Amino acid sequence: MSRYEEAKKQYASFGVDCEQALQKLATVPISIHCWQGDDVIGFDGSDSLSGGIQTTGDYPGRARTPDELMADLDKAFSLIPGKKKLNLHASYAIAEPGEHIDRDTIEPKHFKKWVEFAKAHGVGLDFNPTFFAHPMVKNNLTLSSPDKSVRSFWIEHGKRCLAIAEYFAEETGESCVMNIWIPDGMKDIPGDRMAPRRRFMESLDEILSVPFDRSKVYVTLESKVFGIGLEAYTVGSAEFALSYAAGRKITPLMDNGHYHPTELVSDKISSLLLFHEKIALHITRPMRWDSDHVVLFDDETREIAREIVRADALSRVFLATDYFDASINRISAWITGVRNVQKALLFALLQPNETLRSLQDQNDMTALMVWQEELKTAPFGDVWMEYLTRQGVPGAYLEEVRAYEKTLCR
Ligand code: RNT
Ligand code: ZN
Repeated sequence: MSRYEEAKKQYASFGVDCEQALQKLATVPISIHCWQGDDVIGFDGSDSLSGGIQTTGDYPGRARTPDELMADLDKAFSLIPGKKKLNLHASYAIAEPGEHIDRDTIEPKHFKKWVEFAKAHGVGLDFNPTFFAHPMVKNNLTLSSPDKSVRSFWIEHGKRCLAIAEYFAEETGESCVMNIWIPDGMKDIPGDRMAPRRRFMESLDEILSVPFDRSKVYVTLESKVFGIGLEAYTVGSAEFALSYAAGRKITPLMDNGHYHPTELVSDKISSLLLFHEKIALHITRPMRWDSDHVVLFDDETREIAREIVRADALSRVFLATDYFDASINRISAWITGVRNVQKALLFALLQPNETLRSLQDQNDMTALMVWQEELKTAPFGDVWMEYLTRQGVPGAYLEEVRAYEKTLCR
């Protein structure tokens, strides 16, 4: 009997159907962030990152051009199983030679090459306006700035991004998630917390006042608790983002690096699902701060996946990765992190959720603990390997990544 057949039998003894889990997993799209490949620099003129976020490390091989980034993504995609989307930032616009574009002049045509890439790989596209790493971020503020010309610049950017998101949806035939995150905040104690938040609210209202097809473009709003140099106050706080999303019927986005270190996004998912048709996640790994380490197959990643699966909400949660590590091979970082999200989902799909629920309802917390612990050492790895085989990707990817790395002249 193969290892998978043996594992299947063991899972069946818990009342779990491995075949069903494997089939389901293959349908769940993960939106892969393009920015792991170039340390969040993009191609629209910036040469460093700002906005309270930071990449650390000096591992060689950062993609410096669209061609390099596409080649790297192509390699990473070939080693990642399952359904994928590509998540782009506006700063990855591609200008014609000699053409000057800025955030307030970008158009769908500047993303034509990305659409071609997506079509060639059979993936959908998600999008993000880029409200950071730009001279029009004034005093760490964008959409919440007291300066009308600053706000107008970024409102124009937001509106243009909606058009690009719509273009992506039309071209790829898949809906496009457009996520808004602004870095706006203050290093030290503000004299007025309300006014910037009011301006942010009004700026968002203005962006969303342009007509767009809400069945094709899902606008999400990402909150944050603090950034580097923005420790005292963040305009787009959790309460702001959740209230705005509920009030304006858009989708809230939780990044699990954006909360106090003892807060867990896994615990927040069920509450949001009760009040929102869709929710969105940025899956990352905060280490002591919003450090955006590569996602591991760790307790919280598994718990996030379990919460989604047992709420039967895989079709209601937009899953995206968001981390950036410049200290290790960037392609390996992509593959490792995205595979770990998928592993966590498979782990969650291999839980006897009905049984666990009824043990809880009967207040048999003893059995609940024992079952959950036993399941941790069930032959999960054999089911995962079976998934990779069926998807036509190898289990071990390090050698292939190393061989690719050797071909690069960067
Ligand atoms: C920043 C947010 C945001 C960014 C990307 C690049 O703290 O997490 O999502 O990481 O937009
Ligand atoms: Zn994020």
